[in-house]
Amino acid sequence: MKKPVTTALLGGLLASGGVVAAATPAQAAFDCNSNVCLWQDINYSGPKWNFSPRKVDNVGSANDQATSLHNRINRQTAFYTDAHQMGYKITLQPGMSVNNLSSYILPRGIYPWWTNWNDEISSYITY
Ligand SMILES: [Ca+2]
Repeated sequence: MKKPVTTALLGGLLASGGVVAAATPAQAAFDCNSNVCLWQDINYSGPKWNFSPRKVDNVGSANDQATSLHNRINRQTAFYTDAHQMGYKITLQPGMSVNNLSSYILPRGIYPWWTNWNDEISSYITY
């Protein structure tokens, strides 16, 4: 009885060490050098769009494409479903990132019809 417990504990420690070691390349892949970065896919992958302005009325080719994002600027940033900061809004705190916008409910249309923020962002403003 004692031996399996010890083995399980060691296995847990080794697994924990493996997770820490694996976090380094994952963080290196998180590449956002602008104020705001949008990615087409989850977990900051796929095509990426970089934005420097504090206000963008239309994210252009990224329109209705973003699935993950990072607010790198040291200000709150509000993202909108429509151009020119119109429609629904979701606000990210400074430095906050979202690895999958599908997790955020968008209360659009007639209740109880709910959608989510995946492929919805069209504009943003920092403040
Ligand atoms: Ca949109």
